[in-house]
Amino acid sequence: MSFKTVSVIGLGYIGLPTAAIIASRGIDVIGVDISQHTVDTINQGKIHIVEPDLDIVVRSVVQTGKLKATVTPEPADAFLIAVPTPFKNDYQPDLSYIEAAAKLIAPVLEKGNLIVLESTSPVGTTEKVATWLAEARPDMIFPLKGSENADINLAYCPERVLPGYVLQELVSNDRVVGGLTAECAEKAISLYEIFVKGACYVTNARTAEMAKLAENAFRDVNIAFANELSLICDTLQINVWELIKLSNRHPRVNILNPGPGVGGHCIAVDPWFIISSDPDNAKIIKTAREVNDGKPQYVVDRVRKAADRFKSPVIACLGLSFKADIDDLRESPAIEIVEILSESKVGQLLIVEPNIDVLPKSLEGKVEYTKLNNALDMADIVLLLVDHKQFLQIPPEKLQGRVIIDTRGILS
Ligand code: SAJ
Repeated sequence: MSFKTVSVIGLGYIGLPTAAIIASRGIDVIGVDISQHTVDTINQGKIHIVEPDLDIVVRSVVQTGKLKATVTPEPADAFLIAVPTPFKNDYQPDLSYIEAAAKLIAPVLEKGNLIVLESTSPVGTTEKVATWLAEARPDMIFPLKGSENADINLAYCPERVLPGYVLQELVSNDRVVGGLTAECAEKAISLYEIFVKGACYVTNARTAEMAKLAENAFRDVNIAFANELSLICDTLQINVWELIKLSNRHPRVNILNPGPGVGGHCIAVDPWFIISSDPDNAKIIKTAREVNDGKPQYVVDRVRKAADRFKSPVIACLGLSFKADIDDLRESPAIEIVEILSESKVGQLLIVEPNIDVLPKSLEGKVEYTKLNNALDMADIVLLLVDHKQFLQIPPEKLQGRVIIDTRGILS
């Protein structure tokens, strides 16, 4: 199958880089987003998210006319859906964005089109997309129940890129492509072959959906193991970082790093899609979620205990983002910890976050935003929350006489 025009639905952290990369391969890309602000920003050759080098690629493909953004879908040879899939209050997946995207493109679909869902989704979602589309377009045949000879090809191909390395990983990572039929998968592969240098593996849509969830749940479970070890080591008065370094000298052991909790919009969310699909069997996966979600409160309790030793404690909180050297604050355990500390009025909180210019709204007026040196000079307690590169270089003398609570194991 050849592609003259590709439409990407959802121009966020995944959709925009994907649209830009495909456009950079000489294909006309129509980016569709419900936000007029996002569309206007992109059409000016600018970006609304932070990701290294993305601004350069977007500027170039907008200038050459290969990428244009719009709020109204247009006909295309292929449609790639990259919209969010959050969970609701009860941890059940919220598929409303995917359903809305399917209904948005339904009117412009033409015979022979390919649709690929990239959003992280519970097993069975691609089949649901086919059902929604079939309802919206009764004049067309969709690959429901594996029926061959459909008018539209539908596949699932999860994104697997690491924030901060998106442009490299979009090209170099292997992809898992699951079709509702073998023909659907084959057509989807021909789309990915345009820009992916990694291998593309063919499977069915349900397996591809589960592969993505399994990858992130695997990481979550492994981080939970490290976090649980950190609690046990505190009880037994063992340095967990030294312990992990030594255990990892075993040829078949690779323990991950404990931290203040697991953040971001993927690993802290996706395992719930497995749990909601099979709650009776997803026992380790659920426990891992609970262990990781419990870590922020554990850190708070440690800070409160340390603060009890001071009359009016000053606490330097180093880092707010969900992991090192990015500006992304979504689901950040560091924010959760600072919020709880500020609500419980533990002491004066000085916040250092080199990757942002303004404090998030939830902390405005409650904490003081300052520079690293100032925070270290004033602090009784230094609470290290994120292993940003700026904090790796803190000289030991700057920490002398302070109580150190290092959730990432980087301070000497
Ligand atoms: N973390 C630890 N200890 C570790 C590793 C991570 O506490 O040893 C914490 C981080 O600080 C962070 C959270 O876990 O708060 C998640 O960070 P991450 O770097 O593990 O992952 P993400 O969320 O940035 O990206 C993940 C990746 N998935 C896997 O590595 C299996 C990425 O490839 C996916 O594309 C992405 O989720 C996604 O979009 O699903």
